[in-house]
Amino acid sequence: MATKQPTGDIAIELSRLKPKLPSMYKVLLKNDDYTPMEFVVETIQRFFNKTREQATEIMLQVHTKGAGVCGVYPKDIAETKMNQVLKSAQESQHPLQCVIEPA
Ligand code: TYC
Repeated sequence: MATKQPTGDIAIELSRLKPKLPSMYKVLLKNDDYTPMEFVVETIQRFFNKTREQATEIMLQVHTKGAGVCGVYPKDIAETKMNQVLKSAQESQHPLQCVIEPA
């Protein structure tokens, strides 16, 4: 849709005043052959505030398709969640991988 944009000094003034929305990042889990399904479901519930049913659905998506989105957050929150998942997996000696990518 062609919406007329402000030009010149007005555009600069508006962009200075307008609060910017943070850029959003997806947090994804990757499939592997070793991490137990139960650990993945509990991880999704714990760090992404999902119900057991939602977490099971995401885990099965990862298991069958190779990867799945657990949530979409501002970059700093997405990084924190990724690091929490990786630390928890390492502590339990599971190879579970978690990555972020621009939404
Ligand atoms: N593929 C794993 C298994 O069969 C389960 C699994 C699901 C592992 C999701 C990682 O992100 C994952 N035990």
